[in-house]
Amino acid sequence: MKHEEKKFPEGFLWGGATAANQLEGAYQEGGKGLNTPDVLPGGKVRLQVLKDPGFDFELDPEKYTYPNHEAIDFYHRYKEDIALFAEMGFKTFRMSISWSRIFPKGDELVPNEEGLAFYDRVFDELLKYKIEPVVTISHYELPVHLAKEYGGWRSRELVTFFERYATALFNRYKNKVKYWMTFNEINSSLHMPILGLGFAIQKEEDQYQPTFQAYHHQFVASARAVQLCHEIIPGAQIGCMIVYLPTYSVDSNPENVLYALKEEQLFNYFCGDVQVRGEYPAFINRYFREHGIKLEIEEGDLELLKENTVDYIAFSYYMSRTEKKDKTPEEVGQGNILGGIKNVFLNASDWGWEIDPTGLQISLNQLYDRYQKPLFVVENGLGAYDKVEEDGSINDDYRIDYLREHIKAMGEAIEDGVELMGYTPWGCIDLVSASTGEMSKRYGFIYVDKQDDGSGTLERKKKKSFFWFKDVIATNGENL
Ligand code: BGP
Repeated sequence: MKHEEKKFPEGFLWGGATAANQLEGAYQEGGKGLNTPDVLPGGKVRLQVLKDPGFDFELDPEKYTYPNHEAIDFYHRYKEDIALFAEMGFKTFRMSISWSRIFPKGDELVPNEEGLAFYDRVFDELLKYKIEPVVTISHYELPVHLAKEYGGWRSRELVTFFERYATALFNRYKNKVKYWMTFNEINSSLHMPILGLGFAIQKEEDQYQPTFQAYHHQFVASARAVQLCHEIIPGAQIGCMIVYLPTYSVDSNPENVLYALKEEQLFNYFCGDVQVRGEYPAFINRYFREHGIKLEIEEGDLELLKENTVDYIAFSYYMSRTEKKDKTPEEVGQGNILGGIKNVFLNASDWGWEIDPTGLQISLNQLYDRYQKPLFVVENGLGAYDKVEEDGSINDDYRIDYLREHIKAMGEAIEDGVELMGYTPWGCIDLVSASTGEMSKRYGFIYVDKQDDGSGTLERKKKKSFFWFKDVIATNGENL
């Protein structure tokens, strides 16, 4: 039998990914209200603040800097940036809409026209170059007012506000946007609810009842968005979005294997199962029992979930996770930011994220085996320190190596039979890091002259990887 070549399918969506709060800036322009990332300090305190039980969503400019306020000023420079994406040959661009540009406080009845008009301009610019927008409805943000007055997603009322927001988007952009996804990395709130659920864990118990009740509200909101999207935009596709870390047992001790499996069920599959299969998976019932969780489920919720499952599974892939049952405190978090232990077979980035391209092939196989739905890698990449040489060049061979190996892994998975829609590496243009609030953790093909202390001209420069990725796209993944 002739060996089939590993080919990326025709129409494969090559592009790049971003999020409103990490690149737009203009945090008080165009009628925009405060969004939760607007009140998150930058720099070394960011991670600390994300876990701070007393965090109260107040601005304190005396004490902190706020890098998301200006970010990379995409709000004013989107034309220049989109022209660069077009030059690279992007087929698609993943972006998010800032909820508080559309509903500044979140609980109004009427959307903010200036906010809607801004995204019209962005979509028109993308479509001018035949770049398909892929839109995340909520990427690690919600209007601060909803966090402060309603306690974020703890409140069932957010379902109504989110529905109103999603409806406004579908109605307005129905002729411009065909690909949507609901909540970015929805499962990440199991570790850090501030970003996605809009509240801090005050006490240890909060990670159980309030967190899972908030999740229930998000699942209902997401299913309503799926329903509305299908009604308002026939032919559109709407996905869920999860952060996926294939979870390995440190060895073949069955106790460790079982532990890794349980971690994987909870972290990788719980949210996906609800959104893709339309029901709470069996394993979560035991978890609920053991942690005293009793969900308040309204009449009709479970039918809504069942009838409105997503069309595709979008996920981010940065690293794998290695686990063992009895970890010493020193071992925890050695391999990644989610508490895994060090994997002796892998090297890590400067931020300790273990680099594992094979893990991407494993992830794609696992997700496809489980769900048999199209997959979309909507984030992947290497956060690294870049150096601008005297002649202005930026030789980011380390980034090219990382991406090349991950693209090869996707090719292998396609040969394994996985249905893959596209690939949008994260932070295709340098932007503010979500976890560190710094600019120096760069992912882009395009360098932005903006430094951690806020200085810089915001000038854009093409890195070596820009030209490499352009060729990858032009040859549909042949030239790596
Ligand atoms: C994902 C988020 C992004 C992004 C990326 C890289 O978790 O969806 O918003 O920032 O990770 O993470 P970081 O910026 O912390 O390096």
